[in-house]
Amino acid sequence: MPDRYDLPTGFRWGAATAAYQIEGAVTEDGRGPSVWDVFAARPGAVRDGHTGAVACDHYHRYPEDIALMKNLGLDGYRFSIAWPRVLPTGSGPVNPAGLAFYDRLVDALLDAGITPLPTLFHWDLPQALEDGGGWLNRDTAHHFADYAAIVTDRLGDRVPAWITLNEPFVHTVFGYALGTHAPGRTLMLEALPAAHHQLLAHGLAASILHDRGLEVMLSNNLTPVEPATPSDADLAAAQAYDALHNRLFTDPVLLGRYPDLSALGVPDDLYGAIHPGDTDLIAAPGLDGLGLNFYNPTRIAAPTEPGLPFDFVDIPDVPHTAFGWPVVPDALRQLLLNLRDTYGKSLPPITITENGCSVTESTTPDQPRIDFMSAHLDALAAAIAEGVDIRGYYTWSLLDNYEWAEGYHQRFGLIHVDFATQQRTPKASYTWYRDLIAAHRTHRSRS
Ligand code: IFM
Repeated sequence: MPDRYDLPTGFRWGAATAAYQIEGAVTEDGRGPSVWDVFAARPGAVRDGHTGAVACDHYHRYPEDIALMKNLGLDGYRFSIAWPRVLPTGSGPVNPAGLAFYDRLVDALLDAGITPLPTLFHWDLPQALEDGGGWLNRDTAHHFADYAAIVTDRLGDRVPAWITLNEPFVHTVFGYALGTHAPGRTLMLEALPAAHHQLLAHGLAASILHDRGLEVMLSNNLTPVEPATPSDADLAAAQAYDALHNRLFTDPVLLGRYPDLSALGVPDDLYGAIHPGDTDLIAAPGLDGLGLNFYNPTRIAAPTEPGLPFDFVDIPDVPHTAFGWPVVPDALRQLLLNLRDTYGKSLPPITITENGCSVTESTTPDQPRIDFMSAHLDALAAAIAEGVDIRGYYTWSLLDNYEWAEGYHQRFGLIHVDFATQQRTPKASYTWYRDLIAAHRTHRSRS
């Protein structure tokens, strides 16, 4: 197994968060409502009725959080910008106080020697845009491009690299197909125009950012898909799922074309959403880096009942996280090699923009998270040794935070947050990560 300290020069160590999951202050300083404010208020939508109204109160406590990041030794911090803080109704007038918050945050990060890596959209669509159809409405893509221009006009002088979207697969499927996330629509496959409009938004924004000399990434949550058995039926089901989860969100950006979704019964024009020239708008700007969010592989079998052409099957005999997700670190190495083999020269450098696990609060001293990160970093180092260009690792997450439909029940943080007092307490994984980053730096400076 390659030595995990033997990583390329300039390899970035980071941690990641997202606005609605940590900021709180949802009605302060002119922020407009987002789909998550509205969805979380719906009885039964989120476990125990939890909302992000206060979350980690990062809006007020960001100096304390940045001090913790500095002590950790981070090179970079990935956060998201809340669109409804900047544009309370999604388009129309800018909220100066909202932009000023991100201005302060960026300056404080730079003062601490940490490079900001903002994501422009991490699921908190302004509710006013949702009222007009949300991502099912093509206009939302154009509103996103305008928003990207406004934000980068203000911050682009200090922030060199940007992520347009976080996990359009999860937002489309949970938010528009199944309704377990905001905005809570249950359109099944007819949700797919929302996928196309997000990718179009990415392409339009990427070209604006490139005109300003900024680097652009897209963060996809990808999963290696394995058939439950070698049977033809399971193999076909696994291929159909792979096209939906992975290729649908990566092929248009890297190859300029959509994958074949006919096994799912989806029309080539994604229910009329794809207009002539769209695939060029998505691919032409190019990507400076692919953001990869990795949590687990997926095992698929042929369906046992009518409906979708695949069934999910658990992966037994491996550890599972507190969320119940299987822990298979070598699947990360496999995924990275698959990406290299599938996309070849079209694959830009990869940054791991999320990787981590939820651990039950009472588990001390947080050993499952240390084991998880350590094993995934070994897998990453193995992929680098096999020739994959990987530039950084951002763990999910810096802080325990609002885990969407699970409310505050899943704890992904290196830092424990007591949500009643807002007391932050670094966990054993924080100390482990700090020591690992420091050891890597020492090794780097000696070689
Ligand atoms: O908390 C989420 C994050 O918002 C997106 N990626 C997966 C994480 C864990 O579920």
